[in-house]
Amino acid sequence: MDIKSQGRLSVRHTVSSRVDPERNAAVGGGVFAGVKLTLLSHAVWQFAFALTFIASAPARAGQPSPIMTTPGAMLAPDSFASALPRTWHAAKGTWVAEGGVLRGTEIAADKHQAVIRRPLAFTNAIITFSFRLGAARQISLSINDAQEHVCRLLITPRDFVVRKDDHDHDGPDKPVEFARVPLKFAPEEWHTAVVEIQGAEMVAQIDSGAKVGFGAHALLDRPKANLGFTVAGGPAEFRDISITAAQPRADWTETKRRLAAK
Ligand SMILES: [Ca+2]
Repeated sequence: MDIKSQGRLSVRHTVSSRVDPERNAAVGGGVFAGVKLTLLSHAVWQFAFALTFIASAPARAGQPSPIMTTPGAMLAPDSFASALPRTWHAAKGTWVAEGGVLRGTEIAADKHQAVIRRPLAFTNAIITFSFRLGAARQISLSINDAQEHVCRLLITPRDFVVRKDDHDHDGPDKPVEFARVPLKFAPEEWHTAVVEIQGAEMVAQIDSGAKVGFGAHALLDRPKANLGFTVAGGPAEFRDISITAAQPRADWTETKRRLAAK
């Protein structure tokens, strides 16, 4: 059964309490006291307004937290401190690791994006990584089963896309775009992505959960065999790559309802 759903949203932070200057100014008697109280109340109101502004300002690039699942055991404790770990295999392009940073560059003669993959048997997982687009036109986190592509997070300088992949090349299966979220990524800035896969569902957030894309398709609910990164152009960089098991969160149904209602 095809159980597609779609989502695209931005989570806003709001402050519900706000000081009412009229009500505060009404407290106290006499003109002089009233003027002082009015000035004080304006100061209080401006302070409250400032707090509201700070609280509602866009979240700066930071570590997003999983919202569909909770993390379990570490699945792939790889170090990129001094060299490519043996567990990661460069399939296309040039890949180097140093100082904890993995750097991928497309080779024009390949006529294919740079690709690096890591064999990993899992079904549900939380994959966190930071990235810097550099000169890349597009990068992706790509997740495969033993036969084919299953799903991916695509990131360009203008947006990110959460999608189920085409699983049979020339066959009738087609990719399904769950969400396309507009978000600008400057080439020199580091950003952090969290991708959660649980059953048929997939959620991706970039930078403090300010933007979320999610969806579901029956194809996702199967054993996976490997995951990896792609780079179109580049070099692009990756660091702080963490892959853990995932357990369902009890509040995901409510979170999803709230997100879908926005
Ligand atoms: Ca196809």
